[in-house]
Amino acid sequence: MFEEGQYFAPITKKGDGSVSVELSAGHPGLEDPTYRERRDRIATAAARWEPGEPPPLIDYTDAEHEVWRVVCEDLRGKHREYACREYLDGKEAFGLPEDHVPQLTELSTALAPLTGFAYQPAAGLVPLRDFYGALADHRFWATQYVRHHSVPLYTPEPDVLHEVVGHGNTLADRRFTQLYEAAGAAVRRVESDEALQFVSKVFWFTLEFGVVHEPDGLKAYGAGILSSPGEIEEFRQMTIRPLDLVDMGTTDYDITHYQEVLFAAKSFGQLQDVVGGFWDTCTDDSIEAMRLAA
Ligand code: NLE
Ligand code: FE2
Repeated sequence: MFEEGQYFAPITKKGDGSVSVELSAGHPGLEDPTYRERRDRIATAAARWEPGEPPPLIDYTDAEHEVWRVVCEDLRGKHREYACREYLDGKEAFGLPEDHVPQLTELSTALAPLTGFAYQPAAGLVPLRDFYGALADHRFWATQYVRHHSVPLYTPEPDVLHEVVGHGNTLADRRFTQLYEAAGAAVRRVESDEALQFVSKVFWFTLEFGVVHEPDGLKAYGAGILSSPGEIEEFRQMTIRPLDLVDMGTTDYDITHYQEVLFAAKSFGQLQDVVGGFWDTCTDDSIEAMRLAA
C-alpha cells in the first residue's frame, strides 16, 4: 500500500537483519517470486548499510542491465523533446551510462564536483522527515533495485532508474540542488505534521512532477515524469494548473497512476522565486496563514 507522502515500499525487518519488501496490489512484480527475492536481497544490503559508508555495490544481472538499456534508449529522444533546459544541462554534465546500471557510489563521486550531492541507499520506506532532512545535508536517499521487466515504461514506486535518471540528472545542476536543499531546510524548520505534509506536497508537484513553459512548449522538470517513458508522452494532455503554493500544498495525489493534475511554472525563474522562496522562509505559522488566506 502506498499512502500519500510515502516514497518507498514498506519493509519488514527479520531477526537476522534481512528484510522483506511489501509490494502493493497491482504491482507488476507481485506474483514473480524471483523478482521478489531479488528485491529483498537488494533491500537487505541497504538495510545493513551504516551512515558514512559508501552505498553497497549491487551485482546487477544481465536482465537488469537490459531494462536499464531499454528505458535509457527510449528516453533519449523523449528527453530532447520534452525535458526542460536545466535538466538537459544536468544530463550533459552528469554523463550517465546508458548501457548498464551504474553503482550509486560512483555516481556520488561524479556528483561531488558538480553539486556536492551524494546518494545513500534506501531499503524501503524512508520516513518523510529523514528523506527531506537528508537533502539539507546534500544527501539523497535512493533505492537500488530495478523496475519489473514486464513494464519498463512505468513503475508505481521509485526504482534506481527513477532515482538516477529522473533525480540524478537534476542533482547534477546547481539550479536544481538549490531547490532540493531549500526543501530539506524547510522540513527541518517546520514542526507540525500539517506543515510537513504541505511542504511535501509542494515537493511532489514540483521536483517530482513539475512542468514548465518554455518558448517552444510545455516541458517537464519533475523526476517522476522524466524517468517514465510512458508518462513523459502523456503529461501535456493532463490538467495543467498555474503554479500556486496553496493549491499544490493541499491537492491530493495517487502515486500509483500517471498524474492527472500538474502545475506549470511560467519559467524556471518563477519556480525558483515562488517555490524556492517559499521553502527558504516557510514556518508553521506562515503556512497556516497562507491556507487561511486562500
Ligand atoms: N513512475 C515513475 C517511473 O516510472 O519512473 C517512478 C515513481 C516516481 C515517484
Ligand atoms: Fe522521486
